[in-house]
Amino acid sequence: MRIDILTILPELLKGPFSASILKRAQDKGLVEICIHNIRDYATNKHKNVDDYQYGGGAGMVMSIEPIVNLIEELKSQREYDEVIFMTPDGGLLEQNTCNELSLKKNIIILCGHYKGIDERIRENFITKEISIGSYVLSGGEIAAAVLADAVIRLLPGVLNNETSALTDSFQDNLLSPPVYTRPPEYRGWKVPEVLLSGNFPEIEKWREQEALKRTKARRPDLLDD
Ligand code: 6GU
Repeated sequence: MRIDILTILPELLKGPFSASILKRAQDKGLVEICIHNIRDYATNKHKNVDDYQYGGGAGMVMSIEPIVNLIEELKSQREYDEVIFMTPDGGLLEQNTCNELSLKKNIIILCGHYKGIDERIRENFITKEISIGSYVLSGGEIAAAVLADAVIRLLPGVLNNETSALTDSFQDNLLSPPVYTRPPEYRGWKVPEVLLSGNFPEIEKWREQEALKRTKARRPDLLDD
């Protein structure tokens, strides 16, 4: 899989992809992440990437030209399955979208800023608009990193057996059950007996019950559909 991220703040995106699982996935050749600076595609002499909005009003708007120049250069090199715009007014990101995106070959992620992007970019180039929650971030970069992380960890070979995505919260619309490690007793706080019993059918039953209990208490909305 190849992910091209289009941003005016490339330095903000370097960190998340240079450590741990996301770094290893790239080192193993399972994903290629290419970060592009939209400013490199500005054609005016001040390299502006934004401008005042028509009709007046506070806040700048990301200009159409540099973004289209960049998208068209990428599209001339390979086919893209999606051109995603990260924006607080996009559809809420859920696990099933991540699952679907993990099956794609090439995707572009455009990070929004200021008041937004010229609507003509959305109308003519964007295939999917994604928000990561009902709150406003300073820009789409951190949201793009969230999306890329959630997708990349699903690619075959990225996780080992022990961290397998199949047992993640949300994959079966349930939160994960509680987990414990040594010692079996700490300050009088005990690990549930069943986990120490070695009775695997009982342990499995306990985990299912706890997952359901936790989901009912914290995210009853997950059980609705
Ligand atoms: Cl994708 N962008 C911004 N700026 N804010 C957000 C968001 C995205 N998702 C939630 N809040």
